[in-house]
Amino acid sequence: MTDAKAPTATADANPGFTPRVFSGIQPSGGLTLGNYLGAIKRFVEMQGQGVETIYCMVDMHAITVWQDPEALRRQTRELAAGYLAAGLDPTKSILFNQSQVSAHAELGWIFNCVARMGWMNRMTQWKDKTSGKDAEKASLGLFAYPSLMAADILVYHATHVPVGEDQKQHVELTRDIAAKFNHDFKVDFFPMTNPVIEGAATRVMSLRDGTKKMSKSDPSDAARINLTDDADAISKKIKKAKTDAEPLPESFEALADRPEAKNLVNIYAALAGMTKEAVLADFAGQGFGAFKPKLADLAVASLAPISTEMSRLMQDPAEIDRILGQGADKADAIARPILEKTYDIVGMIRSRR
Ligand code: AQP
Repeated sequence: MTDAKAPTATADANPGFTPRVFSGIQPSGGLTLGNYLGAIKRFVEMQGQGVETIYCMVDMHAITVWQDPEALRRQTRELAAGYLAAGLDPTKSILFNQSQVSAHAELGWIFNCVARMGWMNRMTQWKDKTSGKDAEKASLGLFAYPSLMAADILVYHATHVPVGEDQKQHVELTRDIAAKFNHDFKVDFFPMTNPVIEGAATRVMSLRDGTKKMSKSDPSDAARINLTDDADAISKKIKKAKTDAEPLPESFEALADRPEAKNLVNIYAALAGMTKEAVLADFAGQGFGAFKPKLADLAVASLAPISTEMSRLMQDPAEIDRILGQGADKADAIARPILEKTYDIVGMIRSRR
């Protein structure tokens, strides 16, 4: 499968289905630069293009690993503040947290009965998150994570899902679940969803190890830039980022064996809205002593306004909850009829009279 382009109201790979965008982020910690460049920035770009956009805080996914209840509440509001501060507009996009719309969990159960254990076993994120540990001790929810993710997407008949590279396999599994459901019940009910993986930084790597994804749950804070970091912290982390002693080359291919250098060039390109080639044209022959301060300035200029706005929004948690509640009502109005039709297809009696 090739990745799809961002949808337009008229062009769509799913005849019979209206283009609709869905995506989500787990409130499992503070937002990172990876979440911003790989997901949120794309969410904002897809908003207001004549296609319905639905963005969620997937709190039920977050609890597949232990979350302190108070921290989960704070992180969910902080994630909502991050969405809003980065430019998501509740009058243009539907914003809510997953647990408020029970149709996700209900369809998730049906998909648990459609998906196969072998499919879940093959998921690289499952293997990564349980490698070196006892998989027997992982939660059942973590194993079934991709099935709930398929429900998140398909309960809206979403046709496009903007994600980072790491989530591509889960979107492919969503297609497998949709295809098996349609085949088993002899219907053409669920669309084939396309991952939209675009931009210069679809996989932002750790600042301490260029072969590892930047992640909000990385034990080292120095490995990531948090959207709540102040200018000083951002600059320090970039200046201390692991690199090598070579100057930057003229071509991106020459960075193939230099993962840390490649990562910083990718981040620069994504933040500046430039191609990687254009970045190298500006910096070829220069070392990191020259490049890092420029990157730090660019990162501070791009992220500081978001961080300041997040702090302001976090002063009024009731307003955040109000926005999420309104979004949940709108999401429910789309999801409920699709779920009821699914129950009907499966053969469940729903009448209470
Ligand atoms: N490093 C990254 N580069 C590009 N995109 C990224 N995403 C996450 N990290 C990067 C994208 O952000 C979206 C939300 O991800 P998530 O929070 O639901 O789960 P995740 O991919 O597991 O993110 P983290 O930060 O690594 O979380 P933890 O540490 O809790 O597991 C997705 O679109 C993802 O591709």
